[in-house]
Amino acid sequence: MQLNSPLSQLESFPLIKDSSSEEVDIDVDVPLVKHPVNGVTGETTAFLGQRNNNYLAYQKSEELRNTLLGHRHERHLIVLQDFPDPDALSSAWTYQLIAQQYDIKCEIIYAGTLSHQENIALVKLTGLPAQRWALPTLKSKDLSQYQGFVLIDNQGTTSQLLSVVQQAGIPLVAVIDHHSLQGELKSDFVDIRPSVRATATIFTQYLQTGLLSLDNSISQHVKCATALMHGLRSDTNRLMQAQEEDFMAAAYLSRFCDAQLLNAVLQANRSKRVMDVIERSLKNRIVQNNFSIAGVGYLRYDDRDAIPQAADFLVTEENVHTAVVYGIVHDEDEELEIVIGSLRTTKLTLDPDEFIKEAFGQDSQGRFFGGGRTSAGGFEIPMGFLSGGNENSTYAKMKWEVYDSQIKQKLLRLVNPKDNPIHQE
Ligand SMILES: [Mn+2]
Repeated sequence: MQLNSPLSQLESFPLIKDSSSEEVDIDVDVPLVKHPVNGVTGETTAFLGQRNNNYLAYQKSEELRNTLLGHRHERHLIVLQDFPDPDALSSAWTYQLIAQQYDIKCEIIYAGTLSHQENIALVKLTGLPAQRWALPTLKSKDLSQYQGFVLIDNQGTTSQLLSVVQQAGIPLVAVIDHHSLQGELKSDFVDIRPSVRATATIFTQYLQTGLLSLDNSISQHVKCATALMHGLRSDTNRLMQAQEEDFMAAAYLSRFCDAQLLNAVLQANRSKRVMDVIERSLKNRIVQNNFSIAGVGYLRYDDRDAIPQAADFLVTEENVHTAVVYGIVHDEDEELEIVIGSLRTTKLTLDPDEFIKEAFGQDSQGRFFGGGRTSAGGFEIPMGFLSGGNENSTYAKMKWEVYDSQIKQKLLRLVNPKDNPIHQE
């Protein structure tokens, strides 16, 4: 098959060994210097055409390669969001395999849990090497052996591990993400591209530009490509929201992807408890101005992913363009409670990132409670001192009611068009 998009030109690029090499062999009419890419945000992508996207992808791969060269023989931590999704997991695995070539040992860690049935299936079936580092077990870890950490598919706002690694004095080596910029981060390498629909697309481009050549005879490569395909599909609503770059990435992955394995991952069934949460969201939902809002009360930590699944379901209702589902997730082991919410929208003019930041504002340290990407977003509000004490069911009920009304108030302030500060058109 002949691939005509300019992206296919990248496929044949060898890994350039000499970092001083200027031979960026792309279309000559691309202005190499006139559009210097903002090293902090990579923001210029939004203003550049397809050809320049290729240039950006190529330039970022080069930068990453140089960063890895500068960190040879080190040990790094790849920090994922507390509840990692397939996009995060597969991208982290790819990073680990790329970094391995530079004798950098990476461990993929997350503080929460794998709660979506498909994520559990993905990790089990592919042997994806992610580890849970729950907060209480951290005391037993020797963090001094790590010389750097990496954020993938997040910018630290959705990970409890960020403050832990920062307090241990571990420097941030790389941030690779497609969520909108969530604050300044000091890092050797930054590739944040909100215009790309999946971090897996960014990683596939790294592969295409030669950071790692996939080999069909290496089972780990096939599994990793399959995981990336799953990540890409799940962040683009089964490619329905995919754009040219994502399709090109999927086309490339299709050469290595194991269709049977992917099918097995996708056929994981929902647990009864997840079904119960979806049922609660249906029963509790209020619909106003095409927004469907549902509080689902308390959930176990392991069922946390029922929240986005419920939001996915509620947004399918006729006359609903946006669904927000939230609940209090509690971890019995730690007496830890956190309000977790998910937003899904099919309304093109609604920016989930803007909506969530506007609805919930910032904490005392100026950090937002969440953010988003195209068509989806999430938030996490720690309950701190109010955590626990739920043996007393009257107290637990009262606490839920307070949080439920507070969140509803904040959401309805934006949903009500009369004083809607976001969309006044
Ligand atoms: Mn993602």
